[in-house]
Amino acid sequence: MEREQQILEAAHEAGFDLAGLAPFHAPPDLERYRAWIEAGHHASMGWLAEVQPLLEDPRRFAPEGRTLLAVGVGHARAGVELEGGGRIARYAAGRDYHNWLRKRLRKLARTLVERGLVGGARSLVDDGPLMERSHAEEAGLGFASKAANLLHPRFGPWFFLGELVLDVELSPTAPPLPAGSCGTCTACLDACPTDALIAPGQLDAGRCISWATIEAREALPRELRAGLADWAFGCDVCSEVCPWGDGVPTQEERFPTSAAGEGSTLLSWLTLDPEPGAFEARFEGSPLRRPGRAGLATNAALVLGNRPQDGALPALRVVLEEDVSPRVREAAAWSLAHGYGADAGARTAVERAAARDRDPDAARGMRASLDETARG
Ligand code: B12
Ligand code: SF4
Ligand code: SF4
Repeated sequence: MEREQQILEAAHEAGFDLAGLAPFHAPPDLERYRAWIEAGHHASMGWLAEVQPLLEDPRRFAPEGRTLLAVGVGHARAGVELEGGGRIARYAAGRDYHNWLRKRLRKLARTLVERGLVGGARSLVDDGPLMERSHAEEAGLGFASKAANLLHPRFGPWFFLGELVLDVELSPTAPPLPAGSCGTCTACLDACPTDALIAPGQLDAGRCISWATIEAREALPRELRAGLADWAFGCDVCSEVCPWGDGVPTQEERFPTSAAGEGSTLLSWLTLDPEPGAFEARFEGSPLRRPGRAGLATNAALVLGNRPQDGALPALRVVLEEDVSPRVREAAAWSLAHGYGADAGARTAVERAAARDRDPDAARGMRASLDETARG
C-alpha cells in the first residue's frame, strides 16, 4: 500500500471520520483572509491579524513541514436548551473538543513515526496560525459554504477540524466528487439573527453572536444585544438551517455532556463565584470556560433581559450593585431596563446604580439603557 494510503488509514484508526493530505503551503483562500483582516472583520480578535505573516507562509512556524494531514471529526447532537431558558451552541455542551482532538492527533503522530511513515509530526487544533477551513478544503474534507463553514455531504456543518504537519513530501488527496455546493440556497444568510453574514462566505465577526458571547471581552455593542435573543454561548443558527445538516446522526457519545454543561443555567452563570480559581475549577475541560466568569455572567444577564425569567429580578439587582466587573454590572442594568422595566423598583435601581457606579463607562452604559427604554 502507498505511504499516503497508510497515513490516511492510520488517521481513521485513530478515530477521525475524515482525513486528507494537502501541500504545506499558503492557504488557497489567503486573499480572502487578507481582505477580511483589512476590513476589520476580525473585531476584537487582534491575534488573527498578528498571526497573518505565519499564516501566509506556514513554514515560518513549522520549517520542517512539507505536507498537511487535515482531519475532521463529526459532533452532531440535538439542540441544547438550558434548564429554565437560554441556549448554548451544541458543541459547548460536550467536553472540550480541543482536548479530544489534541490527544488523538498526538497519538496518531507517534504511530506515524513508529511505523516509519514520517520522521516527525506536529499537531494543531483551532488556535494554530492556520486557515484551517481553506487547507481542509484543499485536502478534500469538504466545500466552503455561504455560511463560511466547511460543509461535508455526510456531516453537514457539524464537524471539527484539526491537523498534523508532516515532515515528508506526499501526494495530495484528490478532492472527493461530487464536492457539493450551496447552489441557490441562501437559508443561512436569511436566518442569521444579527446579519453577520454580510455576503456569501463573508462574516463580520463583530456582528456574530458567536464572537459576542465567546470572544468579546468588553461591553457588547448595544445594537447586538437584543439580537442575541436566547443565545448565551455561541450560536448555531447558520448551521441549524443548513439543509446539508439534515438527518446527520448524533455523535453525542463521543462528546458526552460535561458536568459544566449539565449544571448550567442562566441564573447560575449570573451569580458565578468571582473568587480566583473557582470559575476555572468549575469549567475545567469545558468549552464554556473560554469567555471567563465575567463573559458568562454578561451573557446570562443579557439573555435574561431578552427572555425574562421568574426569580431573575432580585439576582439582577444584586449583580447590578455588587458584581466586581463593571461590564457585568452594566449588562445587568441593560437587562433590568429592557426586560423588567415594568417593575418600578427595577428602573429605580438602575437609576441609582447609574448615579453611583464608580466606573464611568459602566455608568454611561446604564444611563444609555435608561434612555433607550424611556423612549420605547
Ligand atoms: C476566528 C474563528 C471564529 C470567529 C470568526 C469566524 C469566521 N467565519 O472567520 C468566530 C468567533 C465568530 C467563530 C465562530 C464560529 N466558529 Co470558529 N473559528 C475561528 C478560527 C480560529 C479562525 C477562522 C478564520 O481564520 N477566519 C478568517 C476567514 C477569512 O477565514 P475562513 O472563515 O476560514 O475562510 C473561509 C470562508 O471565509 C470562505 N469564504 C470566504 N469568502 C468566500 C466567498 C464565497 C463565495 C464562499 C462560498 C466562501 C467564502 O472560504 C474560506 C475557506 O473555507 C477557526 C480555526 C482556524 N484556525 O481556522 C475556527 C473555526 C472556523 N470555527 C469553527 C466553528 C465550529 C465555529 C462556530 C460554528 C461555533 C459556534 N457554534 O458558535 C461559529 C460559526 C460562525 C461562522 N458562520 O463562521 C470551526 C469550523 C468547522 C467547519 N466545519 O467549518 C473551526 C474550523 C474550528 C475547528 N478547529 O473546528 N469562529
Ligand atoms: S453563528 Fe449565528 S450570528 Fe454568527 S453568522 Fe452564524 S447565524 Fe449569524
Ligand atoms: S444554509 Fe444554504 S447557503 Fe447556507 S451554507 Fe447551508 S447550503 Fe449553503
